[in-house]
Amino acid sequence: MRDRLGKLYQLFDHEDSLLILIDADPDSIASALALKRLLRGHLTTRIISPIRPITRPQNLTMVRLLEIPLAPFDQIRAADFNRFALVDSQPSHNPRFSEFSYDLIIDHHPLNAHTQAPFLDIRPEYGSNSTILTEYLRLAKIKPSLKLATALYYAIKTDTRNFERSSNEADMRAFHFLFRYTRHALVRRIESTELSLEMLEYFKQGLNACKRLNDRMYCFVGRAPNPDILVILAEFLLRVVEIGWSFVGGVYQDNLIVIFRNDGIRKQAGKLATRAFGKLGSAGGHASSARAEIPLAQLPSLPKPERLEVWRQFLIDRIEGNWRLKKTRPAAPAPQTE
Ligand SMILES: [Mn+2]
Repeated sequence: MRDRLGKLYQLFDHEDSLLILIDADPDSIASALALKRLLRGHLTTRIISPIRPITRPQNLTMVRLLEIPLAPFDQIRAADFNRFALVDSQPSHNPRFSEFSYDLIIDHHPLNAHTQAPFLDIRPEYGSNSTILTEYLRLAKIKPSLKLATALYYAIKTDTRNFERSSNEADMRAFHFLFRYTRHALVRRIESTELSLEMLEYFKQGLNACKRLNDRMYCFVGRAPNPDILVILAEFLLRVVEIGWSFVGGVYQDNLIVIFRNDGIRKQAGKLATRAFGKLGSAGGHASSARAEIPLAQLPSLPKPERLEVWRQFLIDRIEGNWRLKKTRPAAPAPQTE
């Protein structure tokens, strides 16, 4: 590890201008911020640029409250930089990324065969990329500022879903280390800002357009400003005690998107999604969460998405139809009654 830190510092000259590219989510934002801090005093220019605009309210709150300086991609000129870094992603993850050749890549996604850089640190066994960067900071004996620590702490929290998703000992250690430097009120504030006013409108519309069948709630919200609102609504509905499943559909760009959520108790959302929609588009997921995306071209018989009830009935038919299939077990041999 110590060798790696030395190698990282040797990579750059003081006059270099470094562009750090990210596909902004909490983990990539915090990783970029940590890399920037790590290279303070080693490099005069270090700019972080998200390759597309940030839209998630929580990510916007994170950037605003922690005053994270970001340069929008369309406002930077690649010619102003002679060094490039990528964190929490690999070039193959986005066509924009693959336009650059990188001096440094630090990531925790599985290594892609085409990923290469003079400095390459890929650790798929880590739950969060911010854990790797926290290790570098500790190695360099850098005490993180309140804002940097809060960003890293929040990133580990979200990428591991509060350690419910895969993580390892290192994530735990980094989390524990950052705890004392973190402003927890800021984390709470960031976490709580899930909705924008625009989303609230869809929330209202979505709740009005729901239909309950036993413990299953079906909603169709029409055209959605982004798929996040569907996820938020589906997760919100599960907070209702009588509800064990939620299915929320909406049209985003040229696709019907259906979000599946359940309480996680002996249920198979991924399999149900595949059975209900797999023939029409991509569908699948985990036991308690799944998603289907169907090109509208596959659904020529459906009217405009503004006809909420027709679309909701389509979801109900596809899902309930396959639901009953699931319940059908091979018939038990008839008892011999003579
Ligand atoms: Mn990540």
